[in-house]
Amino acid sequence: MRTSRLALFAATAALVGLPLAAAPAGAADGDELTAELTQLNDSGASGTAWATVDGTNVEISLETQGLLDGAPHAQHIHIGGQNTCPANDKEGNGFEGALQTSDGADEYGPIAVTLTKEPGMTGAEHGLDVADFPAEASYSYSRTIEVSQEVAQQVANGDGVIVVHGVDHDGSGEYDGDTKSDLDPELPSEATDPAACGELNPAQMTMPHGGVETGGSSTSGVEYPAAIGFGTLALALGAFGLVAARRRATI
Ligand SMILES: [Cu+2]
Repeated sequence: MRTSRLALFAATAALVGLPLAAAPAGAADGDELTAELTQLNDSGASGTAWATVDGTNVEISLETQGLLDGAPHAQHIHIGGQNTCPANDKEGNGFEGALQTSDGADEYGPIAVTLTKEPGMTGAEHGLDVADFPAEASYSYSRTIEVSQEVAQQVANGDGVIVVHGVDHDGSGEYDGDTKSDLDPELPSEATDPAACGELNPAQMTMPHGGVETGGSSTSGVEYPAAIGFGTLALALGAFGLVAARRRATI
């Protein structure tokens, strides 16, 4: 039954002129990855990230909780370390042994893509464009970003690590303190110290997307007949029935 259904679908597709290669759209239209973000620096932050790589476009969605409210959270895809996150209890050169961004570079590498809100710039050199980042304790972020071929490939391969920055070590309710950022001495280290980190790994199953359903991401062949319209489908099925009957007769 399964085989004949497949054959039916193939015949239907062929009859209405659909390229068969496009049928299993979900398999071909992008590498999907997910990351579970866990706290660094005892920040209490966590989150989930989803990424889809389609050519040189990376669609990235991020949901976070537990961050400092009312302060910008720089967020990036880091690439080029060991594709891992440091342990939450790893000590660094910051406030009372806090982990600064560079203290985790062996694990997650340097900034590769900056996850600003539109229309912010997304290159590594814009990693601290603080006005362009989400600034809530919990937020949902989604953006499709054009990256280089190399970066697209690395993300698709699972070499990317999501890092969200900004930790209120002293609980003052804002970024302050005498320790300066290792990335920009104009900023307090609290503004750039990593708060949450997650490794982007290939997704095991289809993930929920926050965005609009496009109908192009399903592996189900049912969408094709639906798009064609029932009249055309009935016509196609009728024609297939004739072909099948003739074939059966000749065997
Ligand atoms: Cu970063």
